[in-house]
Amino acid sequence: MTPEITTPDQYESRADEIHRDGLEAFSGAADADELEQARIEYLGDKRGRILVLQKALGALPPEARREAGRRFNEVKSALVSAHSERQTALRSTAATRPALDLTMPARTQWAGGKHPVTLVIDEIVGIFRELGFTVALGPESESEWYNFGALNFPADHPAMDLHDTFYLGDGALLRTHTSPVQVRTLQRHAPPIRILAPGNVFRRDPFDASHAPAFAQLEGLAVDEGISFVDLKSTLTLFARRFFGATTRTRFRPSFFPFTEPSAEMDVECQLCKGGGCSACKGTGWMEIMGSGMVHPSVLEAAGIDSERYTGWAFGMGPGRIAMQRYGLPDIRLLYDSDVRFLSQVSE
Ligand code: 2NL
Repeated sequence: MTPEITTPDQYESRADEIHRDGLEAFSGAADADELEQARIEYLGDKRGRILVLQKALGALPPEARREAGRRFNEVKSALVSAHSERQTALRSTAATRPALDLTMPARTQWAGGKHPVTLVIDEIVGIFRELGFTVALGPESESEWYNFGALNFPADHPAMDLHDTFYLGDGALLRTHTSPVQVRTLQRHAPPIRILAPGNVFRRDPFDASHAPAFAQLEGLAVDEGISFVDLKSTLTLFARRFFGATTRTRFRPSFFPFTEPSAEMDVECQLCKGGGCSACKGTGWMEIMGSGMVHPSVLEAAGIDSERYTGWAFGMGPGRIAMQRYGLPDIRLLYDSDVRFLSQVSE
């Protein structure tokens, strides 16, 4: 039980005590519940500790009541304002800081991944790097001469039609293949040359399941003294075995490009049916993976290389088509989808 208050000294020390403890209880309240407990304890209508001081006033000698009453009012208003101050402070923190549950499992974050076309380009570059090839890059906006003229296209070739190529005006166009990069390299460097030219190219094609107006291409070029079709065939066959598997069968079929002579398409046995014939290879058992050929002497001469002394071979392929075969994609437009859930299915 709390001791009786009958003297002014006793009144003063109890007032000091309630004042001090009350301020501490309000300012130390960690949340709304604790603050309400403190309010009931100190300012409650029925058993608030402040009531002890109020009731004790009557027991004091009359001449001490005036000073004690003043002290009572002082303590009470100090506690009331300490309570409302703390209430305001707690409300503003509760509003700005959401409830934090440290037992919640952490959200998994997707760390990112390479695009399937980039994966294919990286792998091809890695295989050719071991054979002494380096990567060459060049502009996507080109002149007609670098894109067509230097590559032995006749002036009336259909690829130069407005319907097939994006013309930018002032003689500039969007390159339709990465061959201009190789022409620029032949102009600037003396043989031996062994380069790969990966990059985006542009053609006025409809955007459908098997065509896109902008797509990746990867070309390769080797120029030196004494290079023959044997180098082309052996290098590309070695590449196919490295990329598709050591037992993969390959074949070359005659073809035509303005910039190579002779020219050949290279097929690998269908990756899905292993040569038996299925819907992916249209029953043939083969899949076309690239075009190739011996660099046309006119192309070497246009780039300032002596075609009597030097010969070369070249190839071109579409990494997007290879990615579709490898990952079984039915529609090229998937490669242009920004939905990262698609990418996470094929990334390493
Ligand atoms: C294809 C065919 C090919 C080349 C690209 C080339 C480049 C120079 C000289 C000679 Cl500078 N040739 N490139 C050669 C043969 C085929 O691409 O079907 N590409 C998707």
